[in-house]
Amino acid sequence: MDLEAVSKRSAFHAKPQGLILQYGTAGFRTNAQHLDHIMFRMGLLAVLRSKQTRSTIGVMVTASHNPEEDNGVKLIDPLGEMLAPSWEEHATCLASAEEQDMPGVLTAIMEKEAVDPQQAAFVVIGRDTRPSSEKLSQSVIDGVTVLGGQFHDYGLLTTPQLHYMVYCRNSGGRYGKATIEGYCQKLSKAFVELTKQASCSGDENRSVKVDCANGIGALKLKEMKHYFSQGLSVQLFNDGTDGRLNHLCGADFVKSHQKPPQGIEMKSDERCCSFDGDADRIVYYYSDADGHFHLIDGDKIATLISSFLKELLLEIGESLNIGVVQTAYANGSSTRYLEDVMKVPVYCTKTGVKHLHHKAQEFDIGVYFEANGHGTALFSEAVEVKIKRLAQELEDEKGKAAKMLASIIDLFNQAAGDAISDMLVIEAILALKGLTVQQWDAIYVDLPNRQLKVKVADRRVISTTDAERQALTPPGLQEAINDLVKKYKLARAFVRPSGTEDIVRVYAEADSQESADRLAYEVSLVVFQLAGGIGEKPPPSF
Ligand code: 16G
Ligand code: MG
Repeated sequence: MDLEAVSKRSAFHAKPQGLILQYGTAGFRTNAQHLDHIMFRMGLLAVLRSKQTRSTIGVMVTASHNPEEDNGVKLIDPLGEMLAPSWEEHATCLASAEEQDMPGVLTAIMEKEAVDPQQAAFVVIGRDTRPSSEKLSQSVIDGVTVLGGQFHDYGLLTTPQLHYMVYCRNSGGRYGKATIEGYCQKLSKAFVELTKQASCSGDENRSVKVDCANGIGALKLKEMKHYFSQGLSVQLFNDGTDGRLNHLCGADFVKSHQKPPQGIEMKSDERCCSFDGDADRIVYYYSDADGHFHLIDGDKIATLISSFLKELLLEIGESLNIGVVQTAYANGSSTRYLEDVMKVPVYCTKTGVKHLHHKAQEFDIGVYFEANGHGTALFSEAVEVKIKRLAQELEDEKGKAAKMLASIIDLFNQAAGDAISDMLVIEAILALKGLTVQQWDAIYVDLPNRQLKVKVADRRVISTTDAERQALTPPGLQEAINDLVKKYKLARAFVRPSGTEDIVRVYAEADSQESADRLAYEVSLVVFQLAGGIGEKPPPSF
């Protein structure tokens, strides 16, 4: 490995002096103008990780639900998982190094991780539809090649598709073909198999409207639509032909504003869903006969999926353990329903897919969703083998249930959540159970809630514990929140520093919208006072 060549090449991707960025919850993310050096360096790091693991590593260029002018990058580990935490630290170190220190930092990482410089390296690259993404992915490639790594550039892909490609390439074909065709075939075959079991009355025309956030999801759904055209008609909106990425549309907009995106034609009681900018999140919604908007978020998605999986397991007669993983943002009603009615164990982790994913791996079947629509169901390899064997051996109702479960395993083919997979599983379950979107929504009633942001000088003054539900510092903050919460019925509130924006997030829920709004406002005031608020005091949100 020629470190001198690296230094020379790095000069073409110079780091703006003094710019320090951190590998956050989902990689690096900021205005696209500041990212060229990061991309080059993540190309370098991907080569080292590939050498160390002797596997293909993925590099995805995207800033997900962030505005169009932002961009970002994250690395994907061999099994299609998020980058290991110790390598996140290396990523931050490498990204922050001044030009002259780069070779030293690279050498230090190689020593610490016992990277064999002679080992071959292979990196696969994907990008979303942002105007800046193509050039930035070229910088990644520049980093890969200068360290002698081989690469394949998939071009435009959803984030979950790149996860799929990485896993396919590292599992010797067992998992599927590492091509877009392979992806489409695997998912559509499983979807068609699964919905075959639905007692189709013939008169029901299953259709769903999808808001694609003007992003990559639109392109990829278009490529895929004809594979399952018989079972489901998918109508695309905000497909990127006009309109800006994530602007007034997409899963994040719908969830945080609790209203429909612009650019979709909603008729009453029609099933609609929104993807985010890189198609790894999904939320559903509909508008009722009175024109009221109803959001069906990640919590209700997790409930639908986990109850269906539990039913199938009961039918087969297998006592596999199933658990649901949520974050503090999960609506209190969902947790209560899962625990008290469905009798499924529920766990809470810190925000960010990697935390939920990690916890979900402890179960035979782990269903994890963030309220914002990020999630999937994980099946351990042993469970997958067992179910697929049962699907061949068992007959009658048991056999049918085992076959359905096997198809669901193939549909959730990601090591991380995939809006397209999630949508197909949800559509299949609704068809199989003959549920309308209203019936699904009525499983439980969400507690009214409100989220707010507070600007502070340094958000790191807030530290949390108990899966972010309690603030440890600054002193007095948690006590103040406790006192406020006591004033309301069925109330809960917490604060945490954002992992993606320079702000503190406030969450409150209570028995009425007015109370939730008031509580969120009062909590944001104490954050402002005790955690060094800057600028205007938070205004009342009601
Ligand atoms: C990232 C996370 C998402 C999380 C969000 C929280 C991944 C792939 N994405 O987008 O899961 O909900 O950050 O953002 O882990 P926040 O820290 O700004 O609230
Ligand atoms: Mg995303």
